[in-house]
Amino acid sequence: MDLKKITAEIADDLDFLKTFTATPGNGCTRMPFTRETRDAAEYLKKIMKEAGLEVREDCVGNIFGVLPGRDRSLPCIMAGSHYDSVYNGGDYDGIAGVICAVELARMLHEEGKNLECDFVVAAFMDEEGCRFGTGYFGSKCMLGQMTVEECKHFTDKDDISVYDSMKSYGLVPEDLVNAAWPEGSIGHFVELHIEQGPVLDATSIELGLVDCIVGIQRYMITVNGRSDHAGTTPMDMRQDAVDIATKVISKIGDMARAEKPGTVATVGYMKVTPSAMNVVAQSVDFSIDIRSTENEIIDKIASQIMTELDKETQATGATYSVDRKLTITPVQLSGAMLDIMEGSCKDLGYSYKRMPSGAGHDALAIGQSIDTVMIFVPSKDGRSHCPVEHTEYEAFSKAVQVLYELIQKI
Ligand code: HGY
Ligand code: MN
Ligand code: MN
Ligand code: MN
Repeated sequence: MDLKKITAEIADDLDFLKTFTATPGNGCTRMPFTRETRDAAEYLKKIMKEAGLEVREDCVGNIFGVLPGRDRSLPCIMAGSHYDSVYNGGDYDGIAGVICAVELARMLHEEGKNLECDFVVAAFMDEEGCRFGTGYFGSKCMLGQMTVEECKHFTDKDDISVYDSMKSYGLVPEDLVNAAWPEGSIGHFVELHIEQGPVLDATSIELGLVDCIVGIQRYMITVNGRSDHAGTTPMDMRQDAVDIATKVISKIGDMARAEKPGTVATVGYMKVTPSAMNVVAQSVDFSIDIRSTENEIIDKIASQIMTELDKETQATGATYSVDRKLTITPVQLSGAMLDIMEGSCKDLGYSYKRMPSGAGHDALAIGQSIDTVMIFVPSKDGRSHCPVEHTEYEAFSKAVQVLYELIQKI
């Protein structure tokens, strides 16, 4: 196997895809249903065709490339990841897994190999949920777990719904039911992804064999206070939405720290209205993202937060509302596929470590019902979801080698 060639092909594709960003020079910003995803989609379709795949873009923006198997009636093996990003994110999150899946197809095609079943390369739309505060949109559509109503409900910070953004992208949201694959048509899903954390880089381990992925609950909270004059309103007469929200937010970190390692809770988005220095805040919107390998812990933290919101709002007569954006349970990944990958790492002489994933992935949604596994490559200094995100291209080729054996041994 010509590792240099594989590395060069992966590098060329990722270097080109880096240009499809709304924030050149300041990370990758490739929001769903935008110019940037359109350009990336056209590039992905081009290289999939060149790799000899049957290519199609489905009715929600997912891209699939199929290398026919010897028996097309069998459940397929699917490999891929997402091609959207967060705001000012890195150049490898998601898209590297798509490109490595294309590379696997190239290798099979160039060796004239066809698997017993179809081999499908998948590029999912809107895994991040960054624009609409959701998550796993494309893969959930493929699983038949998304509704047009939800598309109308979820909106971005300009109040544009998923529904309207799909229409302006040239899609017909009502068609999304047709994005669902038939029950049982996908036999295995394999996702290569950057670790996005510090473990592999800090221990100089080459590959991560992911055995479980945390569950996630995401909420958007709105604290409804009352705007008042900042100078004349006595402190005991206020319904100050910022005062209330920050009292609750200041406790969330300790709620997570009190639980088992790997439990995290984050407030990443906050908006104050009317956001003026001399006006007591009318309202505050803030996001909550809670994760753990144990669902009971996630439920416990969510309930602790609501209790604090009850307490702080009742004390002042203010109110709050909760928009539950995402609920997805932790998933255990395929022991059989992990064992195969472990054998390959030993044969190939790559250091490896079985480990959980603190990041969600399309594998989190797909692994709820389909035999799924992930392989990680190191993230430099553990940084991700930021412009400095970096992984050496050679790391991808090592993981591709392991996956190349896996997809032929499953
Ligand atoms: O948020 C996540 O964990 C992933 O990057 N979508
Ligand atoms: Mn991400
Ligand atoms: Mn990702
Ligand atoms: Mn480098």
